[in-house]
Amino acid sequence: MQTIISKLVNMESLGDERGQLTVLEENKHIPFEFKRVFYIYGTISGVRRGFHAHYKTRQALICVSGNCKVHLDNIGRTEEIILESPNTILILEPNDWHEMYDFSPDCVLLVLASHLYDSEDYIRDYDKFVEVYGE
Ligand code: T46
Repeated sequence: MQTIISKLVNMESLGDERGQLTVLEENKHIPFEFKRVFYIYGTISGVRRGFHAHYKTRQALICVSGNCKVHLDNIGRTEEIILESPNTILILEPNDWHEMYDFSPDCVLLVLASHLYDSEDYIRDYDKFVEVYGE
């Protein structure tokens, strides 16, 4: 059986007669402090994004609208995740090689990141990823 490598957190929706609300607090629902927020939207059909791991950045991915899929790779162990609820959080550790794909036209993928943007924190070469994180 394949080892599960993803960390999915299911959040409670604080709904009432007016609609829904979901809250994310650092070090509580999100297991780190976040310094940066970005969101991916308007992704063209058939486009695949990501193709990298990180040296230090931890991230939380939430599909706040629509849906998309995430391919995870921990060197030899792979997993496909479907994000389709604003109450599901996917925690990515630095050593999670990830690719996002099959974005629905209305997909808004919200990302909370533990560090400010630094292009040097990216491992975009798969062989380098194996060299850094392999056994
Ligand atoms: C990740 C996945 C989930 C910035 O200038 N600042 C930023 O904070 C970010 C995130 C991006 N950029 C620039 C760098 C590129 O010129 O925006 C452009 C698109 O970024 P990128 O090609 O890295 O996008 P994705 O979708 O491949 O990856 C992004 C994040 O970069 C990455 O950390 O894990 O989303």
